[in-house]
Amino acid sequence: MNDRRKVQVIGVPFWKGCGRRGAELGPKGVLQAGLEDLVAAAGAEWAGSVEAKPHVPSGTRAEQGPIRHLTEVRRMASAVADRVSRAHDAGCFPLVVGGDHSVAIGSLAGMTRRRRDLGVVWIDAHGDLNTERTTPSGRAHGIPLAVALGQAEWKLSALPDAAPIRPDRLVLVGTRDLDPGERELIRAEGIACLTMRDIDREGIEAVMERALAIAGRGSEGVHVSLDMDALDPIEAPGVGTPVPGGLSYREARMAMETLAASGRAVSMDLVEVNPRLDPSGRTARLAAELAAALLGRRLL
Ligand code: 6HN
Ligand code: MN
Ligand code: MN
Ligand code: MN
Repeated sequence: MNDRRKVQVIGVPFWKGCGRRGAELGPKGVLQAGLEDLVAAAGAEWAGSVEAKPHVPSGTRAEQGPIRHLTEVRRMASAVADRVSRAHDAGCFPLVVGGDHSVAIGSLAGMTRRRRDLGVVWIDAHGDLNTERTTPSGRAHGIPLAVALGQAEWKLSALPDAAPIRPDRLVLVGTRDLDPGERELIRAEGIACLTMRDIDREGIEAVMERALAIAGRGSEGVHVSLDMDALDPIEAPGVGTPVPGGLSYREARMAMETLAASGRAVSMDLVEVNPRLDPSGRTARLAAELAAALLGRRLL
């Protein structure tokens, strides 16, 4: 990251991957919470904010199939991928602000176009490793990593020039809610999963160092995907699928600071902020602070 301190924000006002309205207000919420000032205060340069909106012809009907709104999710992912690879080409750090977590399919497609051996640190209460076969909800925000790994029927490589993520360069952090099919995939592929239990036992700094060692090993930079439901719902109530027992405010900050100090992060998602579920605005504010901490320098 240290070579890429110009930050291009890519807002993705999209909720159809989670089935609950409000996530489309995330980009506006995070920007209004002061993202630009926080990023500047952290010492990074603001290259502006653009929106990636899927072009959906009017009259498009929701199709049948295991994943709802799949046509729109695909269009969104393609729009995000283009924005992300363009930001990368302009020498910027792409910061993708969702929207639900299906937006990460676009980020990963856009980044792997340019960095074939991207490592991924996925900070989330969930695994997001369901496939069309295992999904309990039919929601696209539960499948992005299966798509990225090439384990779902919809493959990342269906997007122009995108390459699959290698399972040995993917790390899940903060996990505490996995579905049966996700557990199976984690075991079968040997995916590193650093759960809340690991964080309780080892501390967040040691866990992040382990995550970096795995995602950063021989990789061309690390993509950080931060689902705000990784945090405890007491800290971040404005998310669609809250799970108790998450990261504290300090743990989340320390996680970002450890990533920042490594200099390995090259792109980030900030997702699942639903301002409708948090009239106080604290979830959006915290999201903005955490992004700035990832982009930032030390306090002293
Ligand atoms: N997220 N595992 C559940 C599902 O529906 O597949 C929940 C997914 C939540 C996804 O929070 O990004
Ligand atoms: Mn997620
Ligand atoms: Mn989640
Ligand atoms: Mn679940």
